[in-house]
Amino acid sequence: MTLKFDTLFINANLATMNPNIDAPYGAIGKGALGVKDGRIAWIGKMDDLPKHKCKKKHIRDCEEDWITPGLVDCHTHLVFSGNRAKEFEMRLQGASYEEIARSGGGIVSTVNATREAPLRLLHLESTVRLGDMFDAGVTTVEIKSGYGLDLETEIKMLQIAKELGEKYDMRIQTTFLGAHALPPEYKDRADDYIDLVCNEMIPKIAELGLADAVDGFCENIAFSPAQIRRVFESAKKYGLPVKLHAEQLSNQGGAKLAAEFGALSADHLEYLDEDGVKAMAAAGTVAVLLPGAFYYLKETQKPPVELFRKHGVPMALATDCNPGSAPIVSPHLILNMACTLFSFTPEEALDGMTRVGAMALGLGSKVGTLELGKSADMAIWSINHPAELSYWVGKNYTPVKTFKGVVQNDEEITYDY
Ligand code: DI6
Ligand code: FE
Repeated sequence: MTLKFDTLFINANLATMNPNIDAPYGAIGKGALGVKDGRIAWIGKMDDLPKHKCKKKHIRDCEEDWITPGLVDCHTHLVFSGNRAKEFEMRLQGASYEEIARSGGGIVSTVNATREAPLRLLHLESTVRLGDMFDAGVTTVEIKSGYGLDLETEIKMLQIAKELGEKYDMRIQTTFLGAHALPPEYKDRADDYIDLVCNEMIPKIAELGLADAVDGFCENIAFSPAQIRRVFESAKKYGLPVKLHAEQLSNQGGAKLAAEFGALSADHLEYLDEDGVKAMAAAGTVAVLLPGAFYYLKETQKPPVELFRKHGVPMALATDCNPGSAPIVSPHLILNMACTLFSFTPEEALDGMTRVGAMALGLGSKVGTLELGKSADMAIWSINHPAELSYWVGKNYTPVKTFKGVVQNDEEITYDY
């Protein structure tokens, strides 16, 4: 049989991140990768490349460059207006993140800016951030709402997120985060606001097909486990998977609650205890760690990385790109921080921003590794070793090329060779 490829990459070092390949980074040296209809249609050693057809102009000699899966940033709040540099200054003068939030700043100040921003401005500010990520080799990004906190602005944020994906031809997953903070007009009426989230916002957003998941912020300065439970019950009713900002500033039992609802992920987790880790392991809930927020808030309590390893909880990494706790668009800085701050190995770090990041979005069977049948989302890097991707500090590696497979037929297919 002669295989037909639309594109063929040859002489590449492939960091497949496929855990079934028994080599660091699932690496295949002197490899080739064939793409057909947006999917990886063949992958292996150059020497084993079977008889094939591919137009000469679509054969790319990688000259021993490394190909990795396109990076996956599985937790961002990338659509927002303005910045919080003033609050940054206040924190350095001694105010805490919680104090600023309690005095009407924090998330709510970005809510005000985002509500007021003309559509074009909001679009432009967000486009620039996503462009930086694209330039750094990211092909899949999750974007949350949560700076609108009224139906109209939440919808606007989710729509912009989707439009941005089309602009850059990136894969965007949207998450509805209505339960992010209490909007000023609901002061002292948190339960009424949760009613609005559950009875009006989630149903409408589900009807419009604007969200792939529902998230919340379970914290003293945000919503209680009982309130988040109601949000999760509503999400479940409308068939939406859930995730949660949990145990970021204190232990509220949020991760356990998320696990109870079979959450895709629980995120932050600095204050998580072993019980919570076990609950996540049992539910298959991914731990999304956000070293950028840890760094930026000068947090000292580290997430229980050793316990995640011990109990087999997969660890993803993300930028958490947001104006308050992580004004960060660089995936490479996050890879480095995970290594230096959380003692990840460079291999675990890359795994967290590819394979496990995809799992945290429920996309584990589609992207995140270089494997037969998966979407051909990948980045080609002019590096000598994949550890280089997490080695530099403050340098955004730009891939030689980023490639996104556009799979038309989303059904699973089998390859009989
Ligand atoms: N935790 C965070 O770190 C972000 N959201 C959240 O729930 C911060 C959002 C912000 O400060 O604007
Ligand atoms: Fe976040």
